[in-house]
Amino acid sequence: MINRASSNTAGWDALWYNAQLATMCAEETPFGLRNKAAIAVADGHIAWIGKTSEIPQTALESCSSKLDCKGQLVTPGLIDCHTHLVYGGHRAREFEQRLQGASYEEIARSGGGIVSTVSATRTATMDELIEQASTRLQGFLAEGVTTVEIKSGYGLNVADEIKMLRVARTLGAIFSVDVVTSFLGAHTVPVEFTGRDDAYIDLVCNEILPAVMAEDLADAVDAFCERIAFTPEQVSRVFDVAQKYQLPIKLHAEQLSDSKGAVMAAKRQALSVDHIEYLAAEDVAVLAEHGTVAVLLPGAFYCLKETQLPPVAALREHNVPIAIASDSNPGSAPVGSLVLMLNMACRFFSLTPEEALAGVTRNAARALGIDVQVGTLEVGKQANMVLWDVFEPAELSYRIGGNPCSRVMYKGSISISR
Ligand code: DI6
Ligand code: FE
Repeated sequence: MINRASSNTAGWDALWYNAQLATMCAEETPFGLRNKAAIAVADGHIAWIGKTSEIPQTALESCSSKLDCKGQLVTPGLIDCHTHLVYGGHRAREFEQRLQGASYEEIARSGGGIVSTVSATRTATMDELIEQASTRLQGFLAEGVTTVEIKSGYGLNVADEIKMLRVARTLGAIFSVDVVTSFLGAHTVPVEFTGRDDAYIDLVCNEILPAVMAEDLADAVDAFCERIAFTPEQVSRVFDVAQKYQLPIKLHAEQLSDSKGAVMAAKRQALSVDHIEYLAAEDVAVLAEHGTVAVLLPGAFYCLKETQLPPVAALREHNVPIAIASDSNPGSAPVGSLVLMLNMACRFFSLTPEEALAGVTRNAARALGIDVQVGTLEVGKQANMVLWDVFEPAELSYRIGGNPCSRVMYKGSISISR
């Protein structure tokens, strides 16, 4: 549907015209594509969408900021719905170990992996974390990301989980991007709790999460359900507390083995289950039944040289919305580009370019529970959009490297112009 606001065209703040508009609305045309389209913005929101030839003359004359898109592609602002952008240090040494044959799981079991980032993150000051994460974040923003989810999970005690989440909130205040936070206290067992997993889960439930909530630092609660992390039962205890606070839940599930975490989470109305390479095809119906989004993370799949593919055919068959994210983290996915993930999702997971783009727009918004505000180009939604130096939407998935983003609008203002 082309949306036309009634007759109020007087107060437009900006107008982009002659655009190839990929609205990403789930409708009949692929990508929700509109040729020679125009999109107008007022008060930070999309005010009008129509044909360039139908722009009312009075509006054209009174609007001070007009951009001729010259037939180039305009999409919704991209949404990275799964990142671990805030952390101290790096793990290049582990990359070398994996090149020599060690597995991610072996490295984790021998005291490396997530816990090594935990010590680097605990040592870092808030300012250091802000500085390091800002560099990474700016790379994503330059590629058209206007919403990013950021998880905690490298603090694993009250003070350091709070520090990470304050850093995430600060990034949202500094940069032109909406930051959505997830509390990932149940990421792994910190060294001081070695052999006492349940005692650590007690700490998460009774102290860390309540302290995080006292400062309103979490928009959702996530956990890592895996044989090197927590069982579905342990995660359930954390979700009980999350749900007492009426926080939405999501889960790292079935990344390395089939622990049945995704089914547990979906039955509790999880917004999303993420990774899911080892999700059994027969369990996909449960995701569909509860409206849970499947978040695929091709960067982690690539970095860990995984071979087990997520059950994409079953996800399609059951109409489970598929999102794509960077998983940007220092261990399994030192990824700095969401656009590259489009290519990897198509190449590794056989998604179509349209599915991939929906995965970083409409379905990513659903995975964060913010699809009323963002994720598509529709009248009334936040005016987050990207002008690309390409002429058709499949080009975004097809190219490898290079940055085709030429202009970004965030809440009605230009945030990037290249
Ligand atoms: N799965 C992931 O992709 C990240 N956490 C998780 O549970 C990786 C975290 C890391 O290796 O630092
Ligand atoms: Fe992750």
